[in-house]
Amino acid sequence: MSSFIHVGIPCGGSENATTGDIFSPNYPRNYNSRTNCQYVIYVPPTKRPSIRVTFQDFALEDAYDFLYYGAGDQPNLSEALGQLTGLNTPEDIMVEGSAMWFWLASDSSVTFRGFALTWDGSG
Ligand SMILES: [Ca+2]
Repeated sequence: MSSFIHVGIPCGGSENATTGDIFSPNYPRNYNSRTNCQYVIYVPPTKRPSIRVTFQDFALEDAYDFLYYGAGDQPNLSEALGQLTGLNTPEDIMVEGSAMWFWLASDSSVTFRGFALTWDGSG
């Protein structure tokens, strides 16, 4: 297991839906320090499934707290497609396949609002 992993409040989970939202813990109040949340989303399989992720809000402590994401249903930091941090709302993400994961990890101090995102697998 990676050193990025922190012990934190229970959070995360999985959901199977064409579209949906994910909010960081406590949102729009700040997430906690030492948050460690894994989310897995599944969309109905199609001939060429893909998932588009749009961020409505994003505020993480730059370079210390991260939202990682990747394809498939096995969160694995070494296979992340990206790691998001800072105060700028990211561009939309497109992931091929019918499942993807997010992993929110914060360090031991300084927190912000976190994130609000919507996914859409209808494409
Ligand atoms: Ca922090």
